[in-house]
Amino acid sequence: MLTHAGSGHPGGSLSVIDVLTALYFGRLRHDPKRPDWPDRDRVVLSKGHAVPALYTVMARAGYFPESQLVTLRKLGSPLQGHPDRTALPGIEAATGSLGQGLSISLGLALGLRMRKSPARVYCILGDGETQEGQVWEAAMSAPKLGQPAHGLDNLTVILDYNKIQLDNFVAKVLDLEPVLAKWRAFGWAVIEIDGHDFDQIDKALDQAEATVGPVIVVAHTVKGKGVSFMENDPEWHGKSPKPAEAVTAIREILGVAGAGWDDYLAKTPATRAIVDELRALEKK
Ligand SMILES: Cc1ncc(C[n+]2csc(CCOP(=O)(O)OP(=O)(O)O)c2C)c(N)n1
Ligand SMILES: [Mg+2]
Repeated sequence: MLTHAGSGHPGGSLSVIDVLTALYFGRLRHDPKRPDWPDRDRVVLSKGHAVPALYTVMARAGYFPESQLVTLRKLGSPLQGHPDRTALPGIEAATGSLGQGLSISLGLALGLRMRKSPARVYCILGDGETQEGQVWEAAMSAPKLGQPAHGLDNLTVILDYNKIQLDNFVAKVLDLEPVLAKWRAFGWAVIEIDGHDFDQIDKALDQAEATVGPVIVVAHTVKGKGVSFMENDPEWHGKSPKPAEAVTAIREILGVAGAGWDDYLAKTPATRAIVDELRALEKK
């Protein structure tokens, strides 16, 4: 998608894809055919630049055809470079201007509690994003908002703690530590996990559902996860891979970086089509 667009954010998309996969396949109460169902769970991707990961799981879940994914960032496409709820049904909030998603999520969660909906709100924050002051205004409010009758027992925040922001390591720009103690001090229940371990993600989300009051899951992740030349390198925050790099990345993620690639392609026409398109792009 990013290679076809010629721009976008691979690192933060790959760090959050496992969390999104866990949410969209088995966790969310949602119906891709009814994106306006009032009692659907809400996902607010506050770190909106990672939206290619969200589009991917939404397409696979059935919100729109997977063939549309390559229209990312094209003029007139519903798949804009940052989420637009007026352009794509299933997107809950326009994000991308960092720092606002948690405030929006508080409002959504309170509204749902006031009308006794069983729906939950999942808000995903970037670690660099939490340097924004507005995040801490919302963090300070959440445990108090709606009390005593409508406390935000339906709000789960997931922090994509990949340790990298736009062009450097978070610890070098403006360190967040001690992260767990900070959120606890603001009155939140805190759960710490490996954000690429599906068992840990599932257990944390179960625990969050059973907790009274807002919960933050601090998910340790790797920016660029799964692609050797992207992992842990700030360079890959906001740069699209060239066609040959994209093919290498796909092979690594699929686990066929070594021998057997031609056999793999022969057996999986969908991957073959993607690779052929990338090769054609390279010749242009
Ligand atoms: C208000 C605002 N300021 C600056 C930016 C530019 N920007 C886009 S991504 C980014 C870094 C975000 O880092 P992080 O939250 O850690 O995201 P991730 O590592 O998950 O990609 C910045 C500064 C923005 N989108 N919004
Ligand atoms: Mg980050």
